[in-house]
Amino acid sequence: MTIPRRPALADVDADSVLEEARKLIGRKIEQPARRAFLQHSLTMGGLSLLTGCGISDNESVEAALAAISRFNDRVQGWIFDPAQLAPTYPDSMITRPFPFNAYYDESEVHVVDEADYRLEVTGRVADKRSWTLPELRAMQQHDQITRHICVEGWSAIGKWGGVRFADFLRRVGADPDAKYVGFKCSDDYYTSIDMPTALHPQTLLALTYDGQPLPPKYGFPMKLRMPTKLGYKNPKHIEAIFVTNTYPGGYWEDQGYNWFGGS
Ligand SMILES: Nc1nc2c(c(=O)[nH]1)N[C@H]1C(S)=C(S)[C@@H](COP(=O)(O)O)O[C@H]1N2
Ligand SMILES: [Mo]
Repeated sequence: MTIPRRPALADVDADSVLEEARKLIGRKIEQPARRAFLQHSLTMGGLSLLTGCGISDNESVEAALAAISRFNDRVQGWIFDPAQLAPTYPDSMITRPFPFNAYYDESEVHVVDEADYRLEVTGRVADKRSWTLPELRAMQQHDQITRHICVEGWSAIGKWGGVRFADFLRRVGADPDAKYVGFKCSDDYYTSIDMPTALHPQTLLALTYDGQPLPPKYGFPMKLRMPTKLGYKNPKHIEAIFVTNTYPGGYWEDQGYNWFGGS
């Protein structure tokens, strides 16, 4: 399996970017708007420049924001460099205690029973089956100390260990040309990521935190740890993984958070 090649920033030709934007906005993009695209991030100002009209009512603001967000996802996908590594840190820089966060309080953390646990793998994979924790622990393990960044305004350095997600995807025969990998969690959280990030060498199916089995608050039995993406893209308590070409969205993404959510 090879990592799908994404064009480097310099290779993205303005015409194909403009063509994508035209599809999203539903009308021809005039020449002066090129500059907005070449800045690689489309804002409300950029959008009114493109459409040539002010955005007045709520409905068009909503539509415009949705278009911007989907457009930004595509641009972020284009400029994502599968070979670019996120910084790693020494043990001495680990944040202790590491913060807990979820869409509920720490007292409501879901406790998953190890004996009953199965990870379900479905969708565009050759080997659709369930995995036990010992089977995952038998695969080659990697440790990584990276920074977790939450959009709520905090960041912390932590140490996660587990299976390289690219190794796992290769093992289950995932279609590397599929667009998305989706995750369902036992606390009803859900999210999805792009295939190039799924195959990034630092994306880990994390089974441990700081050398110990992942505690419930950090996502037992397993979380996906991606130092190239923001906190909300890192699902804890994963119970199902599916490979798909149908956009799966996510818990926060469906409430307006940017889907790509990374660099
Ligand atoms: N299953 C699940 N995963 C989740 C969340 C959640 O509420 N449920 N919250 C996300 C958010 S917003 C953050 S910042 C991180 C927090 O992870 P931590 O508790 O290990 O710091 O988990 C992410 N993954
Ligand atoms: Mo977060």
